[in-house]
Order: sequence, then C-alpha cells, then structure tokens
Amino acid sequence: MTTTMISQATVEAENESRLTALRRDYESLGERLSRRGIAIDEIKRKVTAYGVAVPSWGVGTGGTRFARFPGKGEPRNIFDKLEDCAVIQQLTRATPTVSLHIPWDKVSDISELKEKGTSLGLGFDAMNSNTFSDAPGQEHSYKFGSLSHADAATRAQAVEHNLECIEIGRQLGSKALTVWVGDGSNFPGQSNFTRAFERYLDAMKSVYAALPDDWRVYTEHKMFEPAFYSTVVQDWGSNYLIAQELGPKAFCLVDLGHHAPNVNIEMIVARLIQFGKLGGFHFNDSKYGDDDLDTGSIDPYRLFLVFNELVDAETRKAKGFEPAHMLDQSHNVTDPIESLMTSATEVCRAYAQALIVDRQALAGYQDDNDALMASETLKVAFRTDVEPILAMARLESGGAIAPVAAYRKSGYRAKVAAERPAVAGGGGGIV
Ligand code: LRH
Ligand code: MN
Ligand code: MN
Repeated sequence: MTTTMISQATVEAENESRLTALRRDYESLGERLSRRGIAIDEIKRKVTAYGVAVPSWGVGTGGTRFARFPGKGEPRNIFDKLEDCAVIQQLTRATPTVSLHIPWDKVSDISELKEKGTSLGLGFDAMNSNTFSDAPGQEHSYKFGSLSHADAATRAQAVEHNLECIEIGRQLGSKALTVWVGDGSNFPGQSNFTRAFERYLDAMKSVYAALPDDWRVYTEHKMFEPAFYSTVVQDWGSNYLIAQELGPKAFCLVDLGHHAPNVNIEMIVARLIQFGKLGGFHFNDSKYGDDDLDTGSIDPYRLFLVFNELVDAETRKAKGFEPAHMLDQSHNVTDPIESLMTSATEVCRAYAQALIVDRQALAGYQDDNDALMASETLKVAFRTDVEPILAMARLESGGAIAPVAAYRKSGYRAKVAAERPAVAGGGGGIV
C-alpha cells in the first residue's frame, strides 16, 4: 500500500468540481483530433505511461550567488525530500522516480531509504555525484578540479566518490550515474586543455570500469560556470568524445541550460540520437545562462522542438534510443513543489504536442522544399491545447485534474511548516 501525503479525499473533492468541464473539453478535443486522423485515447495512453524524474535537490529552495531566501517547511533531510517528491507524484502522476545527489543527500541507512521510497511509491533514478564542492573533512580540495585535477591523489578521491555513488545506487535500485564536473580554468594559460582532458578521460575510465553491467553512465556538458574561461567538458562535442572513448554504457546528458544562448539544442539532440549516444536530459529553462528556471517557462516552443526530435526517433524506433528524462531546476521565488509539478506537466505537454505532429505530411513538405508548410505543420501541433489529455491522464491514474489547485487546497505546505523548523536565509552559494 502506497502512503499518500495528501488525503485522497481532498484530491477527489477538488477533481469533482472540475469533472464536467474536463469531460466536455476532452470530448471536443477528441473530435477535433479525429478530424486530423488522430485517436485521442492513444495519445492519452502514451502520456499516461510517460515519467520524468524529480531532482531531490529541487524540492528545497535554491539560491543565487548573492543570497538564499528559504521558504516555509524546507525539507530537513532526504526523508523529508522524498515526502515532498511523493506529493508531486501523487498529484501529477508523472514523476514516479527521484534522482539523488550525493553527498547533498546524506544516506546513512540505505535500506531504510529504499523502504521509504517503496512506501511512498517512488523509485530511484540516476545517481548524481558531486565533485564540484568540498564535503566537510575531505582530504583533497576540488578548488582546482576533481576528475581532471593535476594531482593524482585528488583525481583518485574523485573517482572513489563516484564509485561510492554507484554502490549506494546499486542498493537502491538505480541504474545510472550522472557525472557533472565543474573542472576548468578562469585564466588563459591556467590549464593545459589537452592534458586536463586526458586526465579526465583516464579518471572516467576507472569510474566506467566499476559500472554494473546493466548500468549507464551519463556525462553532462556545460559551457561555463563555475569556470569562466574554459571548462573541461564544455560542449556536446567533448561530451560525445567522452562517450565514444568510454564505451557502450556511456552516453551524453543534455541539460537544456548548459549551452550558449540561441544554440540549436534540438539539433544537438538529433545528432546524439543519430549516433546512439543520447543518454538523457536535465530539463529546465533559461533566458541567459544556466538559470535553472521552470521547464517551459521561457521558451516552450524550444521544449516542443526537442520533443519533436524525441518522438521522431521513437516513431522510427531509432537504435539504442532510451533516454532518461529528469528535471534539474532551482526555485528561488516559488514553492518548489508547485514549480516541479508545473514543470513535469510542461514536459508532458511538449510530449503530447510532439505526438500529434502529422509526420507524414511533414516529411512530404520537407521533400518538396515547402518550408512554410513544414513549419506550419509543427505549429499546428504546438498550437493545440492538449491540456484535456494531460488532465484526463492524471485523473484516470488517481492524480489531480489541477495539481497546483489541489495542492493549495490540501494545506500541505502549512502542515510541514509546522513540523519542520524554519531555516535561516543568508549569503550566496549557487548550484
Ligand atoms: C550543474 C548541474 C548539474 C548538477 C546540478 C546541481 O549546473 O546542472 O547537473 O548536478 O546542476
Ligand atoms: Mn544539470
Ligand atoms: Mn546546471
């Protein structure tokens, strides 16, 4: 029996008030889609089966380099975080797994944690290692790098940490390790690009060697930050080289916020799919840099275009295509639970919209060089309000027609605020 964090009666009462309107909207959308040769129930079935992982670090209030303003009822530990994640899953039914970050998540009793996940109906997605900050008491500092550090003992310590993450994940039932390093330089000349990359590859080979047979490793590229001049794993090209060098269990992870403004991310996605190295995503949105804003909040069309590539690959059953979907966001001015629920919904929306693209017509317009109609074909799908499909999928899976409204009605935040002591705000500390 799954423990629910919010009384199901509250969810049902909230749903009741919206049921008639939803049924009508679903029916009317179904009629419009059927005119386009699309069976609405088939789209709903795919949306129902879809899931995106929630980052454990996302349920706490984030900060910027300048300050952090904690909210009420901040989770105190990984158990509180799992409970918040369970709320998101209960209401959206789109987030069945949680991605942990070690050592931000302090895991002392692994079987207790696993049991907690099971009792809440949550599984464990990719494990994230952290060699971009120093843990208290650690012997060698990562100030000048980790897996690419000039000092062999520091590299060995970073490798060891990744092995520990694999071991924790193995016991929890995770099947992947995500590695992001902040290694790089702030000044020209500070680091030898080639030697640093060689050291990184060498260290990652030791991590790769420790992967269980049924695991994958995702390496995550990022253009800059914390290093401002050069970054060791700075772009998808470097990332692809890493995946190639390591072997068949290594894949590239695309965090939507880790590219220069205006970069054609959907094309990067297509390239990685074509060569069998797309590992997965960290979904978020941004205007300037790695802003970690809510997914789809700035440029929903770009998110749709990414999903257009994914559905294209899914439709033609591209070889080795099995990307992991995760959110990676920082919430500074919103209730993190509300942001994560909204973001999960936005990801489902992009998926549903991509599913209703008329791919046959699109291919025809592409072959005929009909640029306008090709673009219009995508726009027709993007302009379609698929909310009734998403809401019906949630309802039929026991979730909420309107997750944020149900969450606010439940009083969950006030309840946990009474149980969890207030946290002091303060100065910076960006992640
Ligand atoms: C780096 C990053 C990476 C980290 C997370 C906290 O910017 O995207 O995925 O693990 O943020
Ligand atoms: Mn990320
Ligand atoms: Mn990031």
